[in-house]
Amino acid sequence: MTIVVYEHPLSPYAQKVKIALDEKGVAYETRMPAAMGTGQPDLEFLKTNPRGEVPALLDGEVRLFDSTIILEYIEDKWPEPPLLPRDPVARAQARTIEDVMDTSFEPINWGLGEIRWFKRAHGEQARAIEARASGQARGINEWLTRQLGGGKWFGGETFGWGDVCVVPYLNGASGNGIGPAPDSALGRWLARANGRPSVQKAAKAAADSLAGMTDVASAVKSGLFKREYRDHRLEWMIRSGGIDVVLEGLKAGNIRFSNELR
Ligand SMILES: N[C@@H](CCC(=O)N[C@@H](CS)C(=O)NCC(=O)O)C(=O)O
Repeated sequence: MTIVVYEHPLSPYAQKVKIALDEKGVAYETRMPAAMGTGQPDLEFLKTNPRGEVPALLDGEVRLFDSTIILEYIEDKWPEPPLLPRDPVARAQARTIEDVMDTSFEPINWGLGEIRWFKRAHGEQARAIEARASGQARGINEWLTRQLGGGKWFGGETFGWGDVCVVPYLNGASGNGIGPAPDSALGRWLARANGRPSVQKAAKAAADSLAGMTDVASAVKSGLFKREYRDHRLEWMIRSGGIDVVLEGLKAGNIRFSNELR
């Protein structure tokens, strides 16, 4: 039975899912929802995720959404090799790392994208928002360094859940110029993680996708893209100095909130 991952190569949430499947040697096919990012419903895709977000997983009749839920399903259905450690405390720590990355780190990379790719702010304001982003990333990198301690991987001796959940974000951060210093403990961990074929595959797909991205700012202006300012992303933009970015985008109709489920 074919397993389908609805995804976008640049989505760190989708990368988590693809890396986990590849680590476990589970074959899957990827599919990109039609008109991704435009807010236009792809009705087939919405059957799998009514929120209209990637990743979503189709496994026969099973339809799942949200990267955390999908990761749990993958671990339950294909337990070998395990990504979650056995020890209850270590499991809790791995899940905490995932939550911090998904909710606190992701908006930083995403917000920089809003400024640099989608040109939501300019001049002084753009520089101030970028400075906030790099300070926030530094803070989380320090927190991550403490979680790593002297370990090889976040869960200890073997590559696991924490590593899967950190690497897409730190690769994104490095691309944004706010990654860890290469000669730091976290920078060395990142190089190790990028040595894994599962990570290389996801990172290459992301780089290829980025290389094909041209003039997305005018696509936003023309109303083609309608960016989703959901939960942590909305908070991030407001907290980091972009409340008028939100108000202008809402007025121009190129910002939207998450789907209401029906
Ligand atoms: N909590 C969700 C978040 C997923 C998410 O926000 N995905 C973004 C891409 S990174 C998305 O599909 N946004 C919809 C859009 O841009 O149209 C998860 O963990 O899977």
